[in-house]
Parts: sequence; C-alpha cells; structure tokens
Amino acid sequence: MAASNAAERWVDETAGLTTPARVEWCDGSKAEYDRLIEGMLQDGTLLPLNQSTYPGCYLHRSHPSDVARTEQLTFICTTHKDDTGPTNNWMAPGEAKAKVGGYLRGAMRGRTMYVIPYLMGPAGSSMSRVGIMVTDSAYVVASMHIMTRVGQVALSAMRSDDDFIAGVHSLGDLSPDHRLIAHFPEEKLIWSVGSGYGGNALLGKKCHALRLGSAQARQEGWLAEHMLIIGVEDPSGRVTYLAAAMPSASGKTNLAMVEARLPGWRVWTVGDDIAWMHVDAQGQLRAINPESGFFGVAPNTSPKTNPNATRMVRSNTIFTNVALTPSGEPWWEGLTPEPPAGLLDWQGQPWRPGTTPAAHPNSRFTVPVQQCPSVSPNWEDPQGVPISGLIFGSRRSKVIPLVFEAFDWTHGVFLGSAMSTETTAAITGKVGVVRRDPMAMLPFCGYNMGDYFAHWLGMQQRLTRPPRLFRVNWFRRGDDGKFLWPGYGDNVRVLKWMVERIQGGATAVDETPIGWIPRPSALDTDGLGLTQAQLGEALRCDAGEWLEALGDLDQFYAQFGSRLPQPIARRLAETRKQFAA
Ligand code: GTP
Ligand code: SPV
Ligand code: MN
Repeated sequence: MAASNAAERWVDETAGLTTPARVEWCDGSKAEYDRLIEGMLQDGTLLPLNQSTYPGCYLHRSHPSDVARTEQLTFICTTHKDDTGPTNNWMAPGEAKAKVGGYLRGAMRGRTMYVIPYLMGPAGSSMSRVGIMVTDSAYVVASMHIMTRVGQVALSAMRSDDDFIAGVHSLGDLSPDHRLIAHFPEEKLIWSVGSGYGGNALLGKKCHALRLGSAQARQEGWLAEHMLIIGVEDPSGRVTYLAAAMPSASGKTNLAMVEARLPGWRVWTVGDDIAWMHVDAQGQLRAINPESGFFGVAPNTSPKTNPNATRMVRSNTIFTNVALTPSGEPWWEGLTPEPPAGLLDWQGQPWRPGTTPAAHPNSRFTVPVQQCPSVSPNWEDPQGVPISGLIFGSRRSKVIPLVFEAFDWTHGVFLGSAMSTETTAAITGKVGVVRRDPMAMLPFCGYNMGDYFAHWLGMQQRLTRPPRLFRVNWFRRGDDGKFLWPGYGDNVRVLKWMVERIQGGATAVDETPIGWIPRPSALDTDGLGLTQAQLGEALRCDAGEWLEALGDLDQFYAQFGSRLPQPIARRLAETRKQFAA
C-alpha cells in the first residue's frame, strides 16, 4: 500500500505525540480481520458467541461508563465562534489542541497504533471521500472494517496528496473526565480521546461523514445528512427512492429494512443512518450511503418488528453490550416475549428479571450491509440513487401528526428546521426530554445551524424537480399512553401514500397551516383493525397545541440572530398567523 507523503507525515507526527510501541497500517483484508478477532478473543475484549447458531458472531462489553455518544464532550473548533453557532459546543482550536493533546501525549505507550485508510462511499464514485484514522483500539479497527471500506481502495480514491480527513483516536483511560471529541473543520481534522463507543470512536461515522462532512458539503454544494435511504417498490415494479432524517434511536434502521405489510409492496435498503446527496447534471438529487455496515440498536429488534435485521445479525456480527444466554447466544429486551432463564446482563453479571434491563438500552449490532436480506441491488451504484422524496421524522408523544406534506421546498425546509424530539438512550443523559433537533442534525451539524438552513434553502435553485418533503411521527400516543399507530411494517402504508403523492395519484388531503394532511380514507389501513377515531387522533392537527409549540420555536430561532434565513422566519410568522385566525 502506498500512502501519500502528506499522509505518511501526519501519521509520523501523530506517532510522535502518542508514542505507540508499533505502528501498523491496515489493509482491510479478511486475514487482518480474523487476526484482530483472534487477538481480542485472547485478551478478553471479545467473547465468542455460540458458533453453530451465531457463526462469526462475538460479544463486546464496553466500559460501563462508555455506552453512548457524549454530546457535552463533543466540540466544533473553529477560529470564529460564530462559525460553530449556538447549537454546538465551541472551543478555540488552540485551546482544544492543548487540552486533547495533553490527553493524547504518550497515550499509546506500549500499544499498537493502527492506521486505517478508509473510504466513505462506493469505490469509483465522485461522491465518495477518504479518511485516514489512527486508533489504539482493535475493536475500533474491526468495527471500521465492517462500517467502511478499508485499505488500498481508500488510498486509491485520493484525488491529491492531502485529500483525506485525518482522525486521531485513543481510548485514553476511558474516563469521562479525560474524554473529548474535537473537530477542526478548517484543518479537516478529528481528535477523539477517552471513549471506545460508536459515534465517539468510529470516526468515519458521525465525526467524518456528518460533522466534517456537512461542513465540506456546504462548501462544495451538496448535503451530508443523518438519513436512511430506501427504494420503495410498488406493485407495478416501479421503485421510488426516499431518504429520511430521524434522530438517534428513532426508527431509521427499522424503516430502512422494513418488511412491507401490504401485498405487492417491497422496500429495498440502501442505507440506514447517513446519506450524502448531490445534484447531478440534470438537476436530480442523488444519494449514496457512505457506510458499508450498520451500527444498529439491538433492543426491540425482533422477528415481529424487524425480521430482516433479525436474520441479518445471525452471522458475522459484533454485538456490543447485549445480554448473554447460557447457550452463548445474544439477547436483548424485545427479542423474545419472555427473557430466557439464566441470562448474564450486559456487564456480565447474573440478571434477575424485573430489575434493570439485561441488555443496555443502547446496545448495538455491527454488521456488513451486504448481509441485509433487503439490500438494494443499487446500494453501491457510484451514481447514487435518484431521490424523489425526503422525510423528516421524530419521536413526539403529542402534537405532531402521523404524516403530512410540505407545500413546497422552502416550507419543507421550515418543517425540518422546526423539528423537535424526545431524547433516547443513544446519547448520555436523560431519556424522554423534548428538545429541538432540526433535521435530526442537532448533534451532527459541523457548522452554524443558521447557515445550514440557508444551505438547504439554496439547494432548491439547482433542482429541476425538487423532491417532495414530508414530516412523520410514528410515536404519537393516545390518552391511554399507548402508541396510536402500530408502526414498524405498517409504516409502509404511510410510504405508499407518499409514493402516490410523488407519482401524482389522486389522494384526499386536508390543507392545514402546517401542510397537507391525508384524510383517513387516503391511507391504506386495510386489515389494520384501527378505529376511525384512533386514526383521526393520529392525524389530528390541533391549533392550540401548535401555537404553543411555535412560540417555543420562535425562541429557538432567536439565538441565530441575523444568521436565521428570512424565508424561515417568514414561514413561522405565516403559520402562526394562520393558526391564530
Ligand atoms: P440510530 O442508529 O441511533 O441513528 O437509530 P435509528 O434511527 O436507526 O433507530 P432504530 O430504527 O434502531 O430504532 C430505535 C428504536 O425505535 C427501536 O428499538 C424501536 O423501539 C423504536 N422504533 C423504531 N421504529 C418504530 C415504529 O415504527 N414504532 C414504534 N413505536 N417504535 C419504533
Ligand atoms: C446515533 O446515535 O445516531 C447513532 C449511533 O447512529 S452512534 O454511532 O453512536 O452515533
Ligand atoms: Mn444515527
């Protein structure tokens, strides 16, 4: 493998700082993966699972205080604070270098520093981008093997000597007191220390593909989004591609590989977490999935909720923080109606039912995309797939209807910018707290969110046929506290309505101040057993509730000052006026 001079120099510099015992360049081969697994089985980083029922599957137990992304320790480091914006943590680059540098100095003493050249996106795509990360965690290397394309394929895709995002990762001492995830968009650089978990440590994912990716995308005129990508096949065989933004642990993986509960309909999986979208020469929006694996939430994944995922994780999967059965199989809440006897919990302790969950609520599986039974034949198309609809979804037990459609692009951007959601176990902190999460990008936008809204608005002029924009909420609850909508496989009924809207079919809608809401009769609820009252409640738009929510939105927008685009402010004012009338 031949790396560029700039890459070699940066690796040498980094080794000078972290002083590892040895430096190993990764080639991404199966032999390398097997060696890493073997080493981790020997030192206890991995436990083998039952190799006859779960071949090639392993269990990793993380440090008990390192189980989710830590947003309070995640920083964007720009020269001017205003470029980071009010919704991100900011640190001056010099200060961050001093602080993280302190944690990194000598951090790899006696250990191996792995150098991982990785490609985000299919080989041969002009939309793909290269990263080179170093790490002292074999678990991170093995995970990067699954989640990205590692080795020569990455180095060959570099368009110039320094055409890569550089990432330094070290486990440090795993203490949250010495943890920091710092992004330097002006230097295409990531420094992450003190966590071995998911988005904190697999630097290709949130740090590169979203935070630095979004900053690069703005400069270069494309979009890097926290979105799944699917192809929805209708009974005539036509496939309509959609991308959907939803906050962490709010349904992307589930929708990405949903098994349609409607005859003749089928959903093809392109991606489950991140979409990079470009406008092509014809003015068509096209999307690639930069990843090559899924890092999916385990709890509630079952043959009932997500049969494709359940089948997919039966081989070649690394599980993190799930429970273990006496026969050496993984288990998590929801996998089976009753927990098997004799479980060890995610920390390896005997588990007693009725106490805390056996699997950590943010326990995950890491598995190659090709193993997904519903994987799209086009998932690695270098041209990407043509996107006809964009969806913004969030987790709200109240206020937000099951589905509605924006009037136009600007209105859709407004609806996305207005999104709020209830927090989940994917982030350290309180679960179930309502917070603003525009376009599901609050923790992932690598620059000023006001500029991000403007960038979205500006895309329209380059789109000859802009995608339709939709808002969904699978999580609205009735007065009895139960979900009003069955969700999962039945979400395809909502996708069907969207496809009908996109393809120009006649569907009955109500025009409301927030957009077009389908009449209950427009949704295919055949065989669902939902009462008209339930469906009506799921779709209800309440002026009083909305006026309150929009007041809160006004305050959120205020912090952007002059960086809030006028069209967004105007949309909010108009919507309030219409509700008040
Ligand atoms: P990240 O990987 O963190 O970005 O999450 P994600 O958006 O891919 O979320 P995922 O699909 O893994 O869903 C997380 C949790 O949401 C699951 O464990 C389910 O409990 C729940 N969920 C997903 N889809 C539905 C749905 O349609 N209805 C309901 N009620 N819950 C759902
Ligand atoms: C998310 O939190 O949105 C995830 C998991 O997809 S992580 O990789 O930890 O960011
Ligand atoms: Mn995610």
